[in-house]
Amino acid sequence: TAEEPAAASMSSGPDQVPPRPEIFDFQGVSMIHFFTDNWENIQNFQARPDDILVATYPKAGTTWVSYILDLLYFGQTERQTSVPIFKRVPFLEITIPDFGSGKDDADNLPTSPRIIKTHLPVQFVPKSFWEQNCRIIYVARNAKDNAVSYFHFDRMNMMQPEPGDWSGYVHRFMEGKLVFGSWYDHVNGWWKKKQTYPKLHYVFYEDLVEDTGREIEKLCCFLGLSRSDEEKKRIADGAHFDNMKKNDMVNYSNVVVMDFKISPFMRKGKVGDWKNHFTEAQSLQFDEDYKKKMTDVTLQFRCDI
Ligand code: PPS
Repeated sequence: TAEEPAAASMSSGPDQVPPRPEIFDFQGVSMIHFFTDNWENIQNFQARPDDILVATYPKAGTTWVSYILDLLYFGQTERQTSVPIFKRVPFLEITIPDFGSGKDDADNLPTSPRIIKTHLPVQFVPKSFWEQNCRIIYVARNAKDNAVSYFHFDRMNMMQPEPGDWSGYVHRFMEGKLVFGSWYDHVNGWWKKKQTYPKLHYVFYEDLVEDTGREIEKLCCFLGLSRSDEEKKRIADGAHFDNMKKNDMVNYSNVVVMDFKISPFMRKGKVGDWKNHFTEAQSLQFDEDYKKKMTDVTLQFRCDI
């Protein structure tokens, strides 16, 4: 029905899977039509002051942080076993022809606060989020692991452009020719925003892997939440990779456009898997290029922990 959320409806049958989209330049950022078709409505999205926006470059830990936030606010209620995460935390800019849009799903969210996901670079965020002074959590992941994760995602997700082989993919990553554009511009753009917008909490995927409990503590602090140690530990356990991988409400297993035989959504969940993908030459070339693009020394990523 029209009310059904975009991604949930996609579990209705393989004949519903549209052809893979082509990438194009959209206001200086590489995009696909699924994320630009509803542009005016997205830009006019009406945020509420208590909305929480989870912003990331794709594959940086969006689902992990979305799930942690959902547990922090709404706990282990019945919806945890009946409502998939992409319905609890709508993906603002997605629109799938005939199936609806993330923007409508966000409008119709019954929860308070509403937790909303976006992959938009900072300059594309609907202005009402800034006007309403919403809390925003940005999650960033080191470039090499991010590229590897995105590569496998593009292989298995038929709504993403064809990734081609790994060596071509790394070059397109460096050129910013993947959906949602340049990783370098994305992480830098949001990092810069933090200097002028205090209600932005910048989280690193590597920190989450290193000590999830500590990062949950920081999230609580940022959000003004107080939760018992027991509760926080329960949340960290529930959101552990092994548990999320088994949990059909957060592992995307019921989305038909994703072919888990090619690669699962919850793939490895590690820091440093890039070493299994980059050749030494690719790694050297990547590092050289990285130095040129990442000139702000205050933004440091860890490719190892
Ligand atoms: S998406 O499609 O952009 O929303 O994907 P996103 O959720 O941002 O990123 C998916 C990657 O995050 C990993 N992941 C986790 N890692 C560690 N612990 C937990 N709990 C966890 N949950 C998700 C997921 O496995 C993807 O990374 P890779 O490296 O591909 O495994």
